[in-house]
Amino acid sequence: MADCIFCKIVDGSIPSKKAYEDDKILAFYDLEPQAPVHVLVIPKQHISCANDIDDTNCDVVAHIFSKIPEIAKLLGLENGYRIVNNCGDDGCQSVKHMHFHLLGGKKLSGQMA
Ligand code: DGP
Repeated sequence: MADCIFCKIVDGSIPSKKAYEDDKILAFYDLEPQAPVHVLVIPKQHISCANDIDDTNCDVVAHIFSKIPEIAKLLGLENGYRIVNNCGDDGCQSVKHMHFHLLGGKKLSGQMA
């Protein structure tokens, strides 16, 4: 989608440090890490937010979650991690291309909101 930063990361016109890629999804390091390891896992197809998941695109969401254990292992997150999805204004979603934050590399805060 034009003017979507993450679509531009997918097509390579904005550079990123990749952690994992296949034909459907991309994982890349967050520009503003909030943990020692902070990677964003995104579908290559543009889905604006979790509210736009439906029967036509939920396969890619399942694919993301099927690959997260492999990505976490690649990142050395054997001791655990947190997956975060921010959706919409109240969720403080700043980039309107659905993404899952994969955070770890230390004992994370018990607070989630
Ligand atoms: P959220 O607030 O959930 O929409 O998180 C968006 C995240 O995206 C935020 O942690 C910073 C990250 N981010 C924004 N622009 C870029 C970029 O151009 N490259 C990378 N690697 N990360 C970005």
